[in-house]
Amino acid sequence: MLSILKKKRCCGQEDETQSDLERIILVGNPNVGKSVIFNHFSDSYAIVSNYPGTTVSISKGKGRIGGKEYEMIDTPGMYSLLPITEEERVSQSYLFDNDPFVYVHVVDAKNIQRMLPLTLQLIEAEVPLILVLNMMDEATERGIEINASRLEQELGVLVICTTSIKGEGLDKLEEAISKYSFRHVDSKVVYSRGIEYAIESISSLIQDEYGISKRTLAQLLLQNDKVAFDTISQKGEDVAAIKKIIDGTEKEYNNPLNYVLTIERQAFVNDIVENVMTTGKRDVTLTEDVEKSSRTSLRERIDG
Ligand SMILES: Nc1nc2c(ncn2[C@@H]2O[C@H](COP(=O)(O)OP(=O)(O)O)[C@@H](O)[C@H]2O)c(=O)[nH]1
Ligand SMILES: [Mg+2]
Repeated sequence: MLSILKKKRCCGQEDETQSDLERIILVGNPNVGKSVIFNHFSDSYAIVSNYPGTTVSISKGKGRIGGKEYEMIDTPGMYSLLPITEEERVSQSYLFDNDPFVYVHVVDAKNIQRMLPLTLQLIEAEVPLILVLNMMDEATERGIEINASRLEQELGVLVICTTSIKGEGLDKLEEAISKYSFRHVDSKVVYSRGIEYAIESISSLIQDEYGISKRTLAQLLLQNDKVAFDTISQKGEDVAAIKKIIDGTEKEYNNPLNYVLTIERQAFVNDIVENVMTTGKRDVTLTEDVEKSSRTSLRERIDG
């Protein structure tokens, strides 16, 4: 159902009124179809406002799913849980501060190799999660086939295939959300010994509870994320002891820990992708090359 009554409150700050409804939060890279999915489900009203202290806009609306009303939130694009841009920082803060019913991670089915690292990070964060492989039309056009049930087994989270602009698969997403209940999923990534040791040591020092797992928080600290440090400082954690572990780990590795974590995580993604994806018979690059060369030879013939 497309939204008909969009109330746009732009240029203002985030509306602070808290809704009592359970929240569904859409996350993922930019340009994967999050807003198309948001517009499909949020039907009664939607507001666009700036996240406090930023120029980043967030859309919120109410959506009826499986007969129940939820608050839907469309976050700005993010590539990783470790933020670089202001948009990513806002998306990260949603993860820190929220306890939603479910996160819907939307990815571009043509590019799962690039998108699954965030899925693995969300799994490590131990948040409630459904994965949506959107843009299935374009993936199919390129001869990409994804074994969604195998991917579901590999990840331990629900996987729904959609072509959101045509409304395809959104009924399945609606059903998945309405039947969703949180179940703990073990991390799919095991990092090298020094990193795992650091994650374990930092996690055991963290006393308080956060919106994300201690394992994820430890990784953000290892990568010197400012918000993660501010958050644990405010809660009175033993920052000095944590910094000591980080210093020691940094000395063990030749590369920045952010780089090490990214590379090691990608290796797990590559293995998963190899097991679930085939690029089929129709080789796009080849087809494009053939088309290009035939156009060139036609041009040559015309030009004489
Ligand atoms: N071919 C195709 N295009 C899509 C699909 N879903 C979204 N799009 C298009 O992808 C672009 C980005 O969509 P949008 O919802 O704005 O992405 P967002 O940045 O993740 O919110 C838009 O031009 C959409 O029309 C899909 O399933 N198939
Ligand atoms: Mg959007």
